[in-house]
This record gives sequence, C-alpha cells and structure tokens, in this order.
Amino acid sequence: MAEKGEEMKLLATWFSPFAHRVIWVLKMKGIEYEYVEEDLGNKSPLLLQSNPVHKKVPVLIHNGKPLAESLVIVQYLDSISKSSPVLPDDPYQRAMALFWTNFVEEKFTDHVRKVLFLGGEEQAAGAKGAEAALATLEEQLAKKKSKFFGGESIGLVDIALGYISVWLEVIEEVGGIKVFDSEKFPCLAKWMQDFLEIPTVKENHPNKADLIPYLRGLRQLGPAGAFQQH
Ligand SMILES: N[C@@H](CCC(=O)N[C@@H](CS)C(=O)NCC(=O)O)C(=O)O
Repeated sequence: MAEKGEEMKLLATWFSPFAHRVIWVLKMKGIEYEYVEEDLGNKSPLLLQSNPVHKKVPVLIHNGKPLAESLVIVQYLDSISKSSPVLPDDPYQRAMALFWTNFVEEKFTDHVRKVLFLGGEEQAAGAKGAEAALATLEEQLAKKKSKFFGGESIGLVDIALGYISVWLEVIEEVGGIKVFDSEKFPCLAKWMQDFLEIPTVKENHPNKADLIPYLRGLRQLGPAGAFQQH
C-alpha cells in the first residue's frame, strides 16, 4: 500500500498536530502518498468538498474516497495495511486502546485548546483540566510498565497523545501558563523522550521555533478567530 495505480492524497497544513498523527502512520506503514498543503485562511474547493461537515484538515483521499478526522483516518490506515499495526488484534485490548484514545481527545485535547486560545478563568480551567487528564494518563502508563501505551512499540493512544512531545512546551510558552511538571509526571516525561526518539516522529514534527510565533499570532486573533481556524 499504496499499490501501483492507487491514489493516496493527504490534505494537511504544516503545523497541524492532527495531520501529524496521520503522517506518522503513513510513514510507519510505508504508504506512499501525495502531500497537499492547505491554506486554512483560504480553504481549497477540494478540502471543502471532501470534509463538508467540519471543513478541517487532515483529510485523506484514497482512490477518490475522502476520509476526515485524524483518528478515524489512522484506524482506516490500520485496517488496510497490516504493517506496523497501531491497534491490537485482541478485541478487549483493542476496545481499551479506543477507550484511552477517546479519553485523550475529550479530556485532554479539548482542554489544551482552551489553554492555547483563551485567557483568564477559562484558560485556568483548561490548564486544570489538562493537568488532571495528564495525571490519569500518568497513572495508566505507570501501571502498564511498558515503554509506550501500545506496549514496546507505539499504538493508537501514543499516536493520539504524541503531539504533546513538541506541543506542551509551546502551549505553555504561548499560553503563559504551566500545565506539565516532569517531577509530577515522570512516566510521561520519559514517554515523551522515547516518543521523540522514533525516527518517523523526529523527522515529521513542526519546529518549536516556527510554531511559537505562528500560534502567538493566532492567539492574538482572540478566541473567536482562533477557534474558527482550530
Ligand atoms: N478532530 C479533528 C481536528 C482537526 C483540526 O482541528 N484541524 C485544524 C487544523 S489543526 C483545522 O483544519 N482547522 C480549520 C478550521 O477549523 O476551520 C481531527 O482530529 O482531525
């Protein structure tokens, strides 16, 4: 995959942590694809047609069929390519991986958006929520006693949470508020280091030096402007 004659096109934008989830999996699985950079201030007709519900990147178009939502795309890729699996075969382990992936999105990522784009009490509540979610994830990882949430290699939960290995510091710097304390979260701190060591990840992550000014600009747009784009 993608076999000769197959068309795999990824609509993405350079900084998107959600697009990076898909890129890591495409690369890990050795799936060839065409990368199309989207300008979120002037979305292409192809993006609008392919993801009419959310109008967001990433979108993957496989042989003309569009798929949206990073974690849906990752699961689709896992079902069409058996190499470097991200979900276990065992039904219970698989269900648990989906449970924790949902937890990352609902209890962590949603709060992180508030830390990045809001101020005052709303931002403080976001930081508190994000920190509480990290505490739960720390506990899970400590119990697992494995290098990654997926075991000795990365799985869906690692892919969902992986963006924090670069983004946490950036979020704290741009938001001007602390969320992560490596003394409180030693397993996650080690996990972030190990995650960043994975060659596919290392080579496909935005630069902190590029992200910080870009996100500062978005933050200045205020919650409405920033949330519209992200
Ligand atoms: N839940 C979505 C989030 C995607 C998302 O928020 N993408 C942002 C870029 S990081 C976007 O396309 N924003 C455009 C907009 O909101 O108009 C996923 O996991 O794919």
